[in-house]
Amino acid sequence: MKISRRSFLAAMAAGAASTHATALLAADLPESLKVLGKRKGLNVGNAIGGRYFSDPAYKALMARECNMLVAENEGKWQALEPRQGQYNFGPADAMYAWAREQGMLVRGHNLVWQEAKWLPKWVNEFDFGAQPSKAAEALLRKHIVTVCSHFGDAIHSYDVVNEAVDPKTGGLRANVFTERMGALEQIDLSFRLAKEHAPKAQLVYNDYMRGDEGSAKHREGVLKLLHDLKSRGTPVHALGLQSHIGSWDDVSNGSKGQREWRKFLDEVTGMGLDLLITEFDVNDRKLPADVATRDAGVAALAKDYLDVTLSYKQCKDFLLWGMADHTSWLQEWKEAPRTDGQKMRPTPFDDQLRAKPLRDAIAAAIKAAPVRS
Ligand code: 9MR
Repeated sequence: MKISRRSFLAAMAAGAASTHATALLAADLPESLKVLGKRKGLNVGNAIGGRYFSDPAYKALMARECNMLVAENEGKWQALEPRQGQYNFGPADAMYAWAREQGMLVRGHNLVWQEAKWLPKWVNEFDFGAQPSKAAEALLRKHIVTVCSHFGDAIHSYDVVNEAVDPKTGGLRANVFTERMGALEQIDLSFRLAKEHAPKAQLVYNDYMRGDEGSAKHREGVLKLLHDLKSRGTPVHALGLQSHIGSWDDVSNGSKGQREWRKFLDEVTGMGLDLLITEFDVNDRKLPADVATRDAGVAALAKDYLDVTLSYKQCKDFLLWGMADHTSWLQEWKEAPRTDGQKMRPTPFDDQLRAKPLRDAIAAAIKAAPVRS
């Protein structure tokens, strides 16, 4: 077969690029995060978005580093049933099938996202008729039963309810279900339905409270919710700590923040609940533009946070919310941008998939963590 000069050069370039990438990975990363995690009884995962599911290099990096997958958006109600009765399971199915091929566990995110704006439009506009509480319960039931039945045992762990607590007040958020059924009743029913229709899955309440002063009401509200659920006998197994850490609010209350965080985790684990880090990234918006300084700052924030959080043996899963900077939702999150217009650097790999100091910090924190049983 005759090869044209052009395709020969293209093949050489591709080969060089992949050799280069492999060399960087092999040289910089003697052991993958999942291997380090395995030694400690800790799963390591990543949220992959549809856009990056077609990127072989990114997927190869994820397969190398992770033994757990969560779909960034494809498992949400808005994605699974964008119009009433019109299901779109394909994208999530494809991701979960790939995870299975790679020997990864799968987290389902999420069955019900409490904030109204993240429910499907048709749900918010639904006509609940003359018996609204019954109709609301029936709609919720149909959704959870359909989704759990569809995915079956493919899902190892579900975020059953996501972000139910209003961080400003600590009270429970309102939506079309809570208004008709009562908030605690709706959350409780969601867990019971998940238990019935995904009996083997770990059932998680997932939220984004942090240790800082600005999160005090959020932490209180989450604790109250968990206590209320436990006292009702709701089948909730774990709290998902989203862990979007970094320069959101006040980063200067370091040791006080850590104390508050420990107090919070002590109380949660005291209820017999497990912990998961479900959506880890580090917002660098208040760190200097200089890349080396910024990357070092991000790594330091991560190490402080992970040293505390992974010291809890009840925390058996660590998931990133994007592994490489260009894939991060923070690049497009207009509510809290960097004011200098620089791209964020919130994840362990840069947009060329090269390991950053944050990756070292994560590896060091896993190495320092105690072995889970
Ligand atoms: O990263 C997700 C982004 O692509 C979506 O537009 C957004 C709305 O569906 O959700 C983002 O993921 C969120 C997660 O589902 C729940 N916790 C907060 C995450 C970041 O906003």
